[in-house]
Amino acid sequence: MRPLSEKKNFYIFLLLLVLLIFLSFPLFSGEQSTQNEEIISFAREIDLKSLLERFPLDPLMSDGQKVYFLINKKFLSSIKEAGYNFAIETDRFDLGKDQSISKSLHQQGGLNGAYHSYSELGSALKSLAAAYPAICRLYSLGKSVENRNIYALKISDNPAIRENEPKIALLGCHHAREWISVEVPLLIADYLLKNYIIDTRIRNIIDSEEIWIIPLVNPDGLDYSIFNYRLWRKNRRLNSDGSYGVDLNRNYSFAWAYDNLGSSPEPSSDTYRGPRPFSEPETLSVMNLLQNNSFTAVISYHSFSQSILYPWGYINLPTEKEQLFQQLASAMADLIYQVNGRSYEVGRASASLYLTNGDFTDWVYGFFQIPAFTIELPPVDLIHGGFFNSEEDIQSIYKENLPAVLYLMEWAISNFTPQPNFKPEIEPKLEKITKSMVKNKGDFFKGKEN
Ligand code: 0X9
Ligand code: CA
Ligand code: ZN
Repeated sequence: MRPLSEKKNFYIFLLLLVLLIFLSFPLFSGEQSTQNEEIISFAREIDLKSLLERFPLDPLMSDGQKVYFLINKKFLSSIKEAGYNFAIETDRFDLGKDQSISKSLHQQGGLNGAYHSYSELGSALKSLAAAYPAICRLYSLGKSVENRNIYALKISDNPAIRENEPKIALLGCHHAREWISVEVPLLIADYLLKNYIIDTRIRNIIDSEEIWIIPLVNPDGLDYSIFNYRLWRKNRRLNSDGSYGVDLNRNYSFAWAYDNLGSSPEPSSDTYRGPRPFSEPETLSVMNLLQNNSFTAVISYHSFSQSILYPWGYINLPTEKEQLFQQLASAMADLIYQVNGRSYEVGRASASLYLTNGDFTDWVYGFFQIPAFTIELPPVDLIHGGFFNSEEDIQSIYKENLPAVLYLMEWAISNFTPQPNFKPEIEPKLEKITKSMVKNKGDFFKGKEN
């Protein structure tokens, strides 16, 4: 018989082993997905229009022979009963399992290749803030559901002071799977900062304007899309019915829940609007920034479809400023076209895409009456890759968008009327982030800052 102490040690060892396995499991395998959705494919020849009219299919992409959609499982039987042939492809798209797919998406250096995860974006922004302290400052607008920062890089002369200057905000990644929409505003920030000294046009913009860059409104969703499920769209709220996610671009308060076409009351839906306006900390953080500063124009980057959209989105009617918005959007589309010859369609959001209620741009226009654009970045359609842009495309997409955003920045400067009785003050109520706030490796998946 073994001595008691040895036996005790053995049990402690066993306990520790079990604990270790238990604790490390989510780190290595990712949270097991509890998806209500399947990815299904149809033959390319299918009558897409009638299919989309009948079922709430969420288009993803297309390859040589097939078109792919995301669909709630509960509709599968009715699609079959309606006589449509489809194949379930969900397993093929689990990037965590099938490395061949990630290879075919030109990915290198980990699952997200040249794209930025939350922590990679944090490092990039902290480096920029440390390299250009005289003309930018990094803030956190608030925390996500899973406690990640909503980063905001403010670029301006005297960046610590709120001055009587026009302000423009560029937002990216309301939707997790739209990775390119993080890169474009980040690269724009990088360009502005690098060229301040050498380019008088850029210096003039930075000296006379406050530019707020929020590349990642949905940090939890983005990391979930990278590490667990590539096609995730919403944030990572645990809903009352056990499903996950609120569509952040349906959670703003203007015309929220106006109808069930432009957003869904169903928590499991990909366009779930949330239990009430601004129920999500991510949209609330954005709201606070816009309410505490008076902005002159905003752009919210999404993908895909190559379009520049302006309100209204909740109803197919013009706003009072439709003419101005149409002019600005057309001017931007022309500038974009000149770079790589890619056409971005211009139009009222509700007319050129589909109805949405509770979206960011309707809220911005509805409350502040300023130009608010949704720019849907490439590709143009599913056949050209849907939500997947290869890493090699990041630069060209950013470059074609640069002249357009500079144009809007200069428009904001020339259309600015200084506020009377304005008192410059230290940028209030926001948490300043510095490079010394380095995360340790173990927190990588949890999104904690330090
Ligand atoms: O549905 C959305 O939120 C946006 N499209 S996406 O494919 N990126 O999800 C479009 C928002 C544009 N605004 C309106 N149509 N109101
Ligand atoms: Ca300034
Ligand atoms: Zn989007």
